[in-house]
Amino acid sequence: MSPSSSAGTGTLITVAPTGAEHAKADLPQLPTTLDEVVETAVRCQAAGASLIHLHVRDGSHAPTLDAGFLRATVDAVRAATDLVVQLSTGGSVHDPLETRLTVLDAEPDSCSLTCGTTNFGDDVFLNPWPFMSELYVQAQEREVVPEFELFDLGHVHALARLLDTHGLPFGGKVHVDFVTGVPGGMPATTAALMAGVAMLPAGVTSWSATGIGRGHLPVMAAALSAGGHLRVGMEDNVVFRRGQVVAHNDELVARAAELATLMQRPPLTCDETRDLLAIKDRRGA
Ligand code: KMH
Ligand code: ZN
Repeated sequence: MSPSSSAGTGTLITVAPTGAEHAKADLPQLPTTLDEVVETAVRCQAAGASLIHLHVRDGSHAPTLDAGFLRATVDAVRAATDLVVQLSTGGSVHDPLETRLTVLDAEPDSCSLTCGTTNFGDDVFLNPWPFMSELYVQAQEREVVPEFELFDLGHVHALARLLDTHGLPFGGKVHVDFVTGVPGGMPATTAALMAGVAMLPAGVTSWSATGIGRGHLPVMAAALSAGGHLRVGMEDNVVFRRGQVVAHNDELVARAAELATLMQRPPLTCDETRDLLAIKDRRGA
């Protein structure tokens, strides 16, 4: 896929509002309760997001993969918005692989699927091949569209192996997201991002990128200029500009939408994103 093959079309803006790493005690504006997540989802859709990447927190604001919490969150966001609802299968670095596989029981529209193990700060984010394979096949069977998370160039190679081994995902579209700037993964630079894009296997139909921390703006600009889509949100970055902490996720979405519009690639609607990713419509089911 050439870096500019989707240039000229609109921009899929994903919001990743919470993540598993930040503590509510340090960042009270982080959406962690069900009400806060729904309020965030509604405001982020209004600001230009069309997909939400969700990590769920429990009553103590700690990351959880509890089936009841996941199901309640999927249902509530689906009822309140038209966003494509994506659940993280990465969870936190402390979640066991077996528990991460149970995320699909909550019937999200989409799930993340990280294409390899990576150092993650002082921790290790584990994604061995048998886990990736099993998650991929289960997603195919349950008609959940995976988003392939690529933290490193080796993950691009592993994605090709996954597609060669198991065929295309449900719906036939292959969407990947470059997660750049994690300490231990590929750096949040234009050069690294373009190296990854150049390596994408032929089956890839769309790609997005996010830069962790201070990499978020350069990576956003690089992705937009090269025909890619965007992911923003407090999971990845909590500083809006130097000296100003993000007050609400919709600020990050609105800025991404503004830049995308300036680049004549305005935000895709939720329905356009559903088409782009071939999402099964579970609304009203
Ligand atoms: N929380 C990270 C260890 C994903 O959502 O799939 C993993 C992560 C990736 O955020
Ligand atoms: Zn995540």
